Amino acid sequence: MRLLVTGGAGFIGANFVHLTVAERPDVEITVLDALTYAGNRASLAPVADKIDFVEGDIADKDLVDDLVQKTDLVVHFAAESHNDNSLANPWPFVHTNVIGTTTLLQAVREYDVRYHHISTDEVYGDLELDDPARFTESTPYNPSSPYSSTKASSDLLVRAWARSFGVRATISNCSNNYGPYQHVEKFIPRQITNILSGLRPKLYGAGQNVRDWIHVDDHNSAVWTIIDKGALGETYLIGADGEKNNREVLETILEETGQAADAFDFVTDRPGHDLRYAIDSTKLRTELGWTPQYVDFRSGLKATVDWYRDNENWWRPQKDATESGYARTESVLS
Ligand code: NAD
Ligand code: TDX
Repeated sequence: MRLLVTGGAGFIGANFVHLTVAERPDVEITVLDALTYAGNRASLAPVADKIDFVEGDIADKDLVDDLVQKTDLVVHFAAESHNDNSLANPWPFVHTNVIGTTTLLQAVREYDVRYHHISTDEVYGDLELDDPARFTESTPYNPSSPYSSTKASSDLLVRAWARSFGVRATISNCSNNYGPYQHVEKFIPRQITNILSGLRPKLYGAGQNVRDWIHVDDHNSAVWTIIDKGALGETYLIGADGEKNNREVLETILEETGQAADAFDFVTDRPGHDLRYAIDSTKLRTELGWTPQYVDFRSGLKATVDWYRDNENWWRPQKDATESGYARTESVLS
C-alpha cells in the first residue's frame, strides 16, 4: 500500500511515520512537508532510509496532483497548529488549513484516493470548568481562535467533499497530544526546556484551564484503527480520559525535574483562552474497539521529560527564537 503523509516532519506526523515504519513494513511512505518553522527533517532521521521525503506546500496544486495520483491513501496532518501564532498572524492558517486542505480534497476527488483528515477537539469551542459534559461527535462546532476556526473550516470542507463528490474520507478530532518531537512553542515542551535552560516556566492566567492529554502514540494508533475499520464519511473523536489543569501538569513537570513547586511565573493570559476541553471517545472505543495504551499520565510525562533531556540537539536550535517571540507579548504577573 502506498501512503502519502502530509506534515510528516511535524510533531504528530513524524511520530505517525515512525509507528508506521515499525508496525507496517509493507506500507510505502511518502512525506510531503513544507518544512515551515514547525517542520524538522531531524524528526525523520531515524527512518530516513525507509521513506521518500518531498519538500513542498500542500497548496501547490501541480505538486499535490502529481503525488496524490501515485498513492492509495492520504493522511493529512499538515497544518499551522499553534493558537498563539494564529492570534499574531492568521494568514498562514488560512493558507495551509483552508486552501491547502481544499487543494488536497480536489486531488483525492479527481484521482479517487482514500483520505483521512486529522483534526482537533478545539473545533467544538470550550466547556465550563464545572460542566460534567464532554465533547461528542454531535457537539455543535463553535471554534474560538483563528487556528481552531480554520481547522473547523477544513473539517466542514471534508464533510462537503464526502457528501457532494463521494470522496472516501474519514475525520478524527483528537485532544491535546504530548510526547517526543513536539515543538518547544507548545505548553509541555516549553516548560520542560525552560527548566533545562535555567528559565522559569510560564503559566498563562491562573493556570486553571483544563486540557485532555493523550500520548501521541495513542493518537496515532487510533488513526490507524479508523483507517482500517472506520466507516467512510464518519467522524471519530480520539481521547484518553486525560483531563488535567495546566497548573497540575506544570507541578508534575516541576516534581519530575527536581524543582520547587512554586518555581514558575504567572504571565499574561492568552486572549480568548478556551477554558476546558474534554473528549468522550465512546464511539471509537465501542464501534472500532480502540483503547489507549498510555493510561498513566505521570509515567508518560516522565518519559517525555527524559526524551527532552536526552535530545537537546533536536530542540536547542528552536529555543531562543521561540522564547524571543513570546517575550514580545508576554509579561510576568507574579
Ligand atoms: P506541527 O506544527 O508540529 O506540524 C505541522 C507540520 O506541517 C510541520 O512539519 C510543517 O512544516 C507542516 N506544514 C505546515 N504548513 C504546511 C504546508 N502549507 N504544506 C506542507 N506542510 C506544511 O503540528 P502537530 O502538532 O504535529 O499537528 C498535526 C496535526 O494534528 C494538525 O492538523 C493539528 O491540527 C492536529 N492536532 C494537533 C494536536 C496537538 O495537540 N498538537 C491535537 C489534535 C489535533
Ligand atoms: O507557555 C504556555 N503557558 C500556558 O499556560 C503555553 C505555551 C501554553 N499555556 C497554556 C495554554 C493552554 O491552556 O497551556 C495549554 C496548552 O497550550 P498549547 O500547548 O498552546 O495547546 P492548545 O492551545 O491547548 O492547543 C493544542 O491542542 C490542540 C495544540 O497546539 C493544537 O494544535 C491542538 O489542536
